[in-house]
Amino acid sequence: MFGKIRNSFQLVFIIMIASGLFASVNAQSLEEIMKTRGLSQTDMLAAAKTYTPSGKLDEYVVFSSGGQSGQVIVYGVPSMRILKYISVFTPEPWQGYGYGDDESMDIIYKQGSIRGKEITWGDTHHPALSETAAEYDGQYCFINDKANPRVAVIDLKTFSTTQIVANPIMKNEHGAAFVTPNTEYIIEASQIPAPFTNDYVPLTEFNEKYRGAMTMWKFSRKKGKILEENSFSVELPPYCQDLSDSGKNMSEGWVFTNSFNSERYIGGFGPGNTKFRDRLPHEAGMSSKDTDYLHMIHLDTAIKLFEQGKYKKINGHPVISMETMIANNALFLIPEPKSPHGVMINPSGQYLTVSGKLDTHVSVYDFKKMMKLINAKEYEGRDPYNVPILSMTKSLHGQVELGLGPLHTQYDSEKGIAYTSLYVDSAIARWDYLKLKLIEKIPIHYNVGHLVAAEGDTATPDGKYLIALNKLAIDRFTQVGPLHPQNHQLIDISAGHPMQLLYDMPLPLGEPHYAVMIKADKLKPLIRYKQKWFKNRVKPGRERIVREGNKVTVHSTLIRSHYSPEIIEVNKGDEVVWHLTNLERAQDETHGFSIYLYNINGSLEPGETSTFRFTADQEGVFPFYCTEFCSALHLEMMGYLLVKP
Ligand code: K7E
Ligand code: CUA
Repeated sequence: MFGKIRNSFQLVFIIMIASGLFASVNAQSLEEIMKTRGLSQTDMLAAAKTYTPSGKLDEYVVFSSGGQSGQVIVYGVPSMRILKYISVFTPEPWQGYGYGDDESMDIIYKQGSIRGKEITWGDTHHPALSETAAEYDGQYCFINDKANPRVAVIDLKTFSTTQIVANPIMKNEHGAAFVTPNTEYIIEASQIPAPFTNDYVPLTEFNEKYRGAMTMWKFSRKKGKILEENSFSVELPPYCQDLSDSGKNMSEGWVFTNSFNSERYIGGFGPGNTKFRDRLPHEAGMSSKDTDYLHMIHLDTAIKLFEQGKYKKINGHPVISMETMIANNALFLIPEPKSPHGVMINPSGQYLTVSGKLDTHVSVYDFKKMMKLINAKEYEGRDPYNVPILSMTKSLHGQVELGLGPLHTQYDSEKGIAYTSLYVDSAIARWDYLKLKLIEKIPIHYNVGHLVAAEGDTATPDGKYLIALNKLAIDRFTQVGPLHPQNHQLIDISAGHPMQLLYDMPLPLGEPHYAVMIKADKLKPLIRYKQKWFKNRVKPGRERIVREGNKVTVHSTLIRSHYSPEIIEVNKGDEVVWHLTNLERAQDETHGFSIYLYNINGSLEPGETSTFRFTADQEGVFPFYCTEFCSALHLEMMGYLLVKP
């Protein structure tokens, strides 16, 4: 019933009717509950806007980064019920991700490794959903790892990670993942500059040899994969490139990233480094100038240059030099206020909002004005790398004073309306970026980073809901020790009334940065895997144990509630290859597969096949069993691996 409610007046009306009906049945109950629990009318309204009765579904689905957990958190709106943690860069036993099966071991330990090192966590920041004509299409989700520059593909048919690509030249990143309006490219921008090569370069050579970059990962929708061989990077100055966005509509073909530390300050504070003794810490040295640079990169030209072979290979990866980009009018800088954070393109693609963390203003740039300057070759100057600089005043539509510590912006369904998070103020501002005026602010608890509005970075945002992704949850929840959960606060932004805070949701799984919110009915996940997708699938009746020399291959099936075969006998030292197919057709009939001592746990979802490989290197008795409570006889779903001396 509440799914169809369009405004709060209807809601108040419904509550009035509901409480009226209720009153006739049980005169004091509602009032009594309000009184004993200390709830106000506003609280009751908020409850009615979020409460989702058993069996009712959410209108929106949020994909949130999982911060240091290296995962993606999926939850519903308005209920704020957590639906799934998708494991991406980190092993996760429930989903059998990284616990022995060929497929996930390949993704996490092979595709995910860098320079021969296995990395089993990620600092996920910015999820992006695949788009068609700048609208979410519900097919794929992409997420970055800031700590060890990587980008992952999540297939939304199964809500599972299907690919990780490691960046060949970056040593740190931040401005990822974001997609072009038709998902031809997934883009990743570096943050902390470093040499592209893997060798030692002293910091005294920072200006000459350290670099920033933007990698354009080519995505094939048909294959559901990033094609590394068709991907390339563009060299950028050694500023700290920050959050990025892709142009849309009028600005399609361009990509933007802001930056900080255009000072190129290299730190050295603290003892231990005689060369840079008595220096300011990074935080002070990196924010001494009044402006940094918004970067404009013409992706379409970069693609042409790549296709023409106008690049150098570094670590086997094509990199287009700044020189080439500049010579082809494909790279420009525009000053932006002090240590900016967040650049977001509005739905029409004409306006870009940039927040200055250390400035109270949000700057609105006009893409048309920027293009006019570019077409007239009207430059204000050049940076030390000869990159043309456009005039800030001539590029600006205007600036609005919103409050302290503006960070990120999302857009509303109503023309000109945007929402910006104010980190220092701990508030969200609703403002008009066309008329350049602040409309209202709502306080949040506390220190909001990103915020997400329903389809808020597409060409047609929905309005309705906004979530503040808060960094601190002081006073909000029952104390659980010095480390607090994060707090996602749901806010009603539907037109016609002031913003209303509806719900606090604790997220105890890392510090989520960004999230994206999609209309739930755009998602079309599978109920079961198609058995024929798996080349190692085992058909019913074809279960067997095959020995070739010291290699033993087990072809096994699972169905409620037994494994076939149940007893597997091998000799010590045998190589075991174990294929398991879940034959279930019933929805949600997942079976697990764990063996004593082998650090193996599989999640065999209906129709799925997994393959496990190990050496039976110790003699003994190794029970295996199903880890998912699948039926009344679930405990009986077990077997023995017997290893003979
Ligand atoms: Cu502002 Cu990494 Cu997008 Cu955190 S970032 S908030
Ligand atoms: Cu299968 Cu429990």
